[in-house]
Amino acid sequence: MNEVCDIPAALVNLLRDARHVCILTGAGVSAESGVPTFRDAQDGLWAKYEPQDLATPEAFLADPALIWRWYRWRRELVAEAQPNAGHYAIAKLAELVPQVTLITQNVDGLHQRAGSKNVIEFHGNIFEDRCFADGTLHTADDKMEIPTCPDCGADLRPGVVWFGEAIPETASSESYTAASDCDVFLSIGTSSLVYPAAGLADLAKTSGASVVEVNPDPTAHAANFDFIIAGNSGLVMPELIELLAVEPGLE
Ligand code: BV8
Repeated sequence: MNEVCDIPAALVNLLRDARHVCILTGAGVSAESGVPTFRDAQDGLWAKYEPQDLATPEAFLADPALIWRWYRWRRELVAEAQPNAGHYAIAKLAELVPQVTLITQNVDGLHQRAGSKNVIEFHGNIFEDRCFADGTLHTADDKMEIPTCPDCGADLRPGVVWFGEAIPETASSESYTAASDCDVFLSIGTSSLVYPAAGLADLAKTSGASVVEVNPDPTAHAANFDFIIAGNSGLVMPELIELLAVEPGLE
C-alpha cells in the first residue's frame, strides 16, 4: 500500500477505540473538488474583492445586486463540483466508529452529496434563500436580479452566516455539546482563523479529547494539538479509513 503520508499507528488505534469522533471541516476539504478556499485569491471579475468584505450584511445593504451576482457565481461553481475522496472517506468514518458528529464551515453541501448524514452547517448553506428581514426560508425567483420575500417584500438573501452575524442557535449548541463530549476531535482543511468555529478544537482539548489536524499547511493552532497530519484531506482521509478498516494485528 503506497503510503502518501505517514499516519501514526497511535492515531489509528485512537480512532479504533474512539467512542465519539467530532469532525470540523473547512474550505480545504472542498479544494480538491475545485471549490476555491477563502484564502485562495478569487479569479475573474471577483479578483478585486476580499471574500470577507463581500460576506457581510453591510455589503449586502450597500449593493444587494452585487452580492447576489457573487453568490450566484459561487452556486454555479459548487453545483458543477463533485465531492472528492476526502468527503467520501469522512462519510465512511461514520460506519467505522460508534458516533460521529460532522460540523462544517462549508456552505457547499458537498459532505451531504458524499453521503454524510446530520451534517451541522455551522455557517449555513449557499443554496438556501432567506428573508433579509426575518430570516424565514423561501425559494428565490432566479429571474429577479434581487429576489424579494413573497410575505413581506423585503429582499431575500443567501442562507449563509455572514461576518458579524450569529451562528444559528441549533448548530451552535449541537456543536458545543459534541466538541465537549467527543474523545477524538478532527480539524480538517481549516485555517482555524474564523470564530467561533476556530474555538471548537480548543474546547474539545480542554474537555479531555485528543485533537488532530489534517492540513497541508499546519495552522497556528497546531501547536496545542496531539496529532498533525500535514497532507491533503483527499489523500490523508482515504488512507486513514483504509488503515482503520484493517483488523488490528494484521497491519
Ligand atoms: C460572529 C459563510 C458575533 C459565508 C463564513 C474572535 C476573535 C477574532 C474575530 C472574531 C472573534 N469572534 C468573532 C469574530 C469576528 C469574525 C471572525 O472570526 N473574523 C476572523 C476573520 C478574524 N466572526 C464572525 O463574524 C462570526 N460571527 O462572531 O457574530 C455575534 C454574536 C451574537 C450576535 C450577533 C453577532 C461569523 C463568522 C462566519 C462568517 N461566514 N462563511 C460565505 O461562505 O459566503 S466564514 C468562511 O470563511 C467559511 O465558512 C470559513 O469559516 C472561513 C474560511 O475559513 P476556512 O474554511 O478555514 O478556509 P480558509 O480558506 O481560511 O483555509 C483553508 C485551509 O485549508 C488552509 O489552512 C489550507 O492550508 C487548507 N487546505 C488547502 N487545501 C487543502 C487544505 N486542507 C486539506 N486538504 C486540502 N486539499
